[in-house]
Parts: sequence; structure tokens; C-alpha cells
Amino acid sequence: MKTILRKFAVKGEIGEIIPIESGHINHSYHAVNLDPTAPDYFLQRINKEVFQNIPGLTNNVVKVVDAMLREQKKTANPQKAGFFPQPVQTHDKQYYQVDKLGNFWRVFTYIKNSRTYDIAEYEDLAMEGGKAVGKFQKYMLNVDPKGLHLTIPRFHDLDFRLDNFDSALKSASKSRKEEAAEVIDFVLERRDAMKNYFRKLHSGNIPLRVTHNDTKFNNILFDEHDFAICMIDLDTVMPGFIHYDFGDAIRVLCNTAAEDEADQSKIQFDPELFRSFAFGYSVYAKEFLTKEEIALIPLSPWLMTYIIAVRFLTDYLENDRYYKIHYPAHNLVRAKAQMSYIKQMDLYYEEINNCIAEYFGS
Ligand code: GN1
Ligand code: MG
Repeated sequence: MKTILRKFAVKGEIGEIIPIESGHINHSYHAVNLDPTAPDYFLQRINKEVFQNIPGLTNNVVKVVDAMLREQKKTANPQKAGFFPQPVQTHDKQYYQVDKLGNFWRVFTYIKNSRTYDIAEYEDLAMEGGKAVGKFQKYMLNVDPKGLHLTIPRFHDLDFRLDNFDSALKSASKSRKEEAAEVIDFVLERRDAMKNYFRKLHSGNIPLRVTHNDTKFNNILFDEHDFAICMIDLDTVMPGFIHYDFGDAIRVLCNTAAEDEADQSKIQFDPELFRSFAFGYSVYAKEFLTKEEIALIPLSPWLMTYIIAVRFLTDYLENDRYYKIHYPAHNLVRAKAQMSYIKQMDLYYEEINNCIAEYFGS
């Protein structure tokens, strides 16, 4: 990895390289600098099975970071732009380096003392998360969605995800199907309701914007005082509906347990965290959301949790081809946890609706 890092215009002298375990797709490392005057770096091996066009993906990421910097410089805190992770070029002015095995690597500056959280531990953290998602969408308003490469086509397309699930179900082993029976039934039961909501998003009234598309809580970077710095993990920034970002954030952030909690009794929906996130999000989003978009916000956490449940389950049925797993039934446990969380959210449907009406005036 040090050989790879030397291909990039990194400053100082790299010491320890520490793996970062939280992502399910790429392999990430924190490269510590021995020179205190030089920054640390964030090194990543991009998953080339998942991302088929890494040059296209890289163009997106550079475009998005540029837009974030440009927009931040227009605000009352232009100096904050200096605290976003910046992509680092190689000595040949590329933003990635291919190694001898054909693997793609990239480097960002690592923001000193920054951190991520897997779950929102208290309300202000959730509010900061909401602000980060709202601010990101606002900063993307001047980026043309059509100018972005589709890094994963049909990423949040429910019909596509259900088609994949159907074919996985046909070819899955008997034992995996038996193990997963409860979640399979759940997916089938909710299918029509979710398709119905998904069709409303596609009714033609909802603007296609540039969205992040992977707003789980640990894709928000915080500083040492727990203020959100910005959204990270920009590989899936593509044209989308704001509902994808709102819903996916709530999927993780208001869950009192981890995304892969095996003990169902620990999985609950925290309405106070929801209020805090929704308020933080409204601070930025209220100024650009249309009333049609607002009307469809409340059900978005159901859709996104359902889509991710379907994806984890499909991967389990396909013998774990896509997500990194840490033990054999990991994808099944993840899918079950999403199912339990959806059932917990059911108890708060009215409260969620009321809260959106209160903060967004719908
Ligand atoms: C993956 O890369 P990471 O861990 O931030 C996935 C998301 C899922 C998430 C579930 C490119 O995100 O879509 O919501 O896992 N990213 C991709 O935890 O598939
Ligand atoms: Mg991530």
C-alpha cells in the first residue's frame, strides 16, 4: 500500500496504515502521516465488481467535490471548504492508480480528528446528520443530473431489485430458502404496497435531482466536536429523488440497534431521533423542496428499508456475492433486522406524518 501511496502526490512520510472496517463495498485505510505538518490520507481500493466503470465514477466524484467546494465558498463560512476530504492526484494527474493485479486505488486527504458513527447516539448528532443530507442536496442543485455517469444503473429501482430477488429465489438452495422463509414471506407481503409508493415517486411530478443515494449514518463525516463536516462515500451520487436520501438515512439513524443486530428485541425506532433529523434536514431542504416532494417524504423510510432488505436477502439467496460478510448468515441477519425495523416503524406512522407536516408545512 505504501508503494501505491507513493504514486500519488502525498506529502510527508507515511507511517502506519490502519484498515477502516465500516463499509460493505470498498476496502478503506487510514494512512497516518509521521510528519505532523502534512495531512493523513484516506486510501481506498475501489470494488471493481460493483463499479464497472471506474473512470466514469471518478469523473462524478471529482465533479461532486468541486461543486461542494464551490458552494461552500459562497457561504458565510468559506473556510470550511478546506475541511472537506479532497481527492489527491497521482504524479500523472490522475485520480486513481491501477496496480499490477488490475485493482483501482484512490486517495483523499483525511480530515484530522474526524470520525463517523454507525448509529446516532443522541439527538444533536441526528440533527447534524439531517443538516448534512440537506446541505448536500442543496449544494448539488447546480449540478446537472444528466451530466453524471450512472455508476450503478437502476440502483434504487424497486422493480429491478424485486426482479433480482425473484430470480434469486428460483435458483437458491433449499436450505437457504428455509432459513430465510420468514423474511421471504415478509418481502412478498409488502411488495404491492411498496410498488404502489414507488409508482407515485415516478408519477412525473417529482423532480429528478442529484442525490447521494447512500446516506447511511456512517457516510456522514463529523468533526471532533460532533458537528457534521459533509457527506462522504460519493460513489453512488447520481440522479435520484430526495426520498432516497431521506429514507435511507432514517433506515439507519433512528434505529436503536445496528443494521445487522441479531437480537430483534433490541431493534426499535426512536421518534426523537427522527424529529431531530427531520428538523436538521428541513433547515436546508425547506427552501428547495416542492410540495409534491414533501407529500411523499413520510413513506420514504419504508421504501428504502424495504429495498435494502430485499438486497440483503437476495445476496443471501445468491450465496453472498455482493456485500462483504463477517460470518455465514450475515446477510440473512441484516435482512431480518431490516424487517424488524420496518415493523417498528409501523408503530410510528402517524407521528412521522405529523412531524413532516410540522417542519415542512405540508
Ligand atoms: C453499501 O458502501 P457502503 O457500506 O457505504 C451499499 C448501500 C447499502 C449499504 C447497506 C454501492 O454501502 O447501497 O445501503 O451498504 N452501497 C453499494 O449498509 O451497494
Ligand atoms: Mg460507506
